[in-house]
Amino acid sequence: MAGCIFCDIVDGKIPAKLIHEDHLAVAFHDISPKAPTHLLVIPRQHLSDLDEAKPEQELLLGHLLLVAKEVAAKSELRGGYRVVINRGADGGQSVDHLHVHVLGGRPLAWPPG
Ligand code: DGP
Repeated sequence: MAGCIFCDIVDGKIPAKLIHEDHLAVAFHDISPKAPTHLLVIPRQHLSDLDEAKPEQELLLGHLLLVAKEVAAKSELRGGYRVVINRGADGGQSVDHLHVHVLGGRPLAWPPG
């Protein structure tokens, strides 16, 4: 999708510190980390947000969670971690390409602000 920062990362046009790549997904370090470890897992395919996902993309959505688990393990987040999808303005979404946050490395407060 033209003008999408995360599509540009998928295409290698914008550099990112990658931690995982496969045929469906890419994971990389967040440019503005909110925890000692803050990773983003995104589908290669452009989906603006979770609401755009269709029933036939069930396997893709499951894959994103499995990648989230893998990159958390790779990052040795033994104390635990949090997986978050922000959707829309009230959800705090700022980039319109579906992404799964993986946060860890410190105790995370609940509920979020
Ligand atoms: P959200 O607010 O849920 O839409 O999260 C978007 C995240 O994307 C935010 O934590 C900052 C991160 N981000 C934005 N632009 C870039 C970028 O160019 N590179 C990387 N690595 N992360 C980015």
